[in-house]
Amino acid sequence: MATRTSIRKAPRRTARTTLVLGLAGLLAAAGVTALSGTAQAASTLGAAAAEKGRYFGTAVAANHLGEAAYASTLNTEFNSVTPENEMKWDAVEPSRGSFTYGAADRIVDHAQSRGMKVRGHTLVWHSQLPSWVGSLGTADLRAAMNNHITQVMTHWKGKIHSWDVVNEAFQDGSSGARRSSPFQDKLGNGFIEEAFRTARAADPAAKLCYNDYNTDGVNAKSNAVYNMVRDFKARGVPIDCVGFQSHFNSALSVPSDYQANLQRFADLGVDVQITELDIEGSGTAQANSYSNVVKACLAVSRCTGITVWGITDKYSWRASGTPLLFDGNYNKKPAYTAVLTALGGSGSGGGGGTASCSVTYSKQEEWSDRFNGRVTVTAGSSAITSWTTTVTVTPPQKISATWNGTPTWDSSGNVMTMRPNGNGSLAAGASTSFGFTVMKNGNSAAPVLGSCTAS
Ligand code: G2I
Repeated sequence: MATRTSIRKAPRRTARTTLVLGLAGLLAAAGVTALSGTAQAASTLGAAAAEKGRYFGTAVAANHLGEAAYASTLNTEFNSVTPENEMKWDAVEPSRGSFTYGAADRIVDHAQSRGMKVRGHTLVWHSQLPSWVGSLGTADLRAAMNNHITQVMTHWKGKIHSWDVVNEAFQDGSSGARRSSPFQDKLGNGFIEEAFRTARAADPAAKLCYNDYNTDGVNAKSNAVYNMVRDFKARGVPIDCVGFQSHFNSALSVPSDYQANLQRFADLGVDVQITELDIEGSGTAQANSYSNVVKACLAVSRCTGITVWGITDKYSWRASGTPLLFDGNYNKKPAYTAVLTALGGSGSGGGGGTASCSVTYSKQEEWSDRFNGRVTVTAGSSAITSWTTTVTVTPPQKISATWNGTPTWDSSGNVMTMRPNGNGSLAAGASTSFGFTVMKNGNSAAPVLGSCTAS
């Protein structure tokens, strides 16, 4: 059973706080959940979205993770990531049967160690497709497509909340037709269905999305996607979500029926996600457009999250259009404040929330002489850069090993104070965990957690 205890600030060790902590320990030992917190408007995009039951993500490029301002903006503001290019076919299977996951792994590891979710982008797409795929005959192409989906999804099985299984398979314009691609041209319309069935078998826990652009309002292209999703749902073809890329500019502004379009897809029984949001422009006009997109998502209960297509304007795929929420120096733009406000956040734009965290315990593997425990540390409604908690065992129990944390011990050896080991920075609402082995020495009692303090 998981137990939880938390407080907001580092206590001064007065008699009163000792009493309160003692009570928290008792509650924890009894399996009672003690939730922290006075309500306070969230001060980051991820925390504000989390309070609305959504994620707020960004596209990430592995080669920028080493830039301090890039990483700290990512870690502070976002709680989901999408690799911008690193999971595409040309990146992960440049030649047939030879898979290269390194760059995408760096993003997945960065996200996972900070409790962020990961969107998978993308398995079957006509673009960034190595030329060897296009030169295969029909039977070989079918085998290669299914093998690609299976291998890639298996590699990250359990780590991806949603996969763009098929990307951009429809033509622009009024035809409602499928776009020409090696898959379409050789395998026919059925390739999409086949890709989704293969994907479901590879990672049954991942949400399977169809993702496209210029489908953000009701139009011929979105009608064609709508009809496909309706047909899939009617025939039991596995599909869980539809991604709306939402790349906007002055010629292609947020459609007035944006919310209605999201809603009609949701009404088919799929989640909807805004997957690649960026809006060219500046100032109030850009801010208002962003705000309208966020409000539309919040108004659709099955709109489960928003991803912007990059952090800073300087690395945008269309940098000259300055379409993102942070400028080239990572300053928050008016669009940032508009998004945070629309999400119900504080809009202060300057952080200022109180660092807090909470901890839960769960028992893992058990043997006759020992058991493993795991403590999950979750940041409160503000991002944190460090956390501390204690784990107390009952003598003659002893903790014989720890991982993912830096322990120190009191003189009795029964109270372990755990601090981060590279996993101190958490976005608001994000989690990390550490583990330890307890030697029973004849006593199987569960350890008792102290409060979590954060800075
Ligand atoms: O084009 C915007 C997006 C439309 N929907 C699907 C997305 O996957 C797509 O993302 C963009 C990336 O943002 C770009 O970064 O996809 C482009 C390729 O279609 C990406 O551009 C490529 C360049 O074309 C390559 O020359 C470059 O090597 O990025 C590569 C990595 O920087």
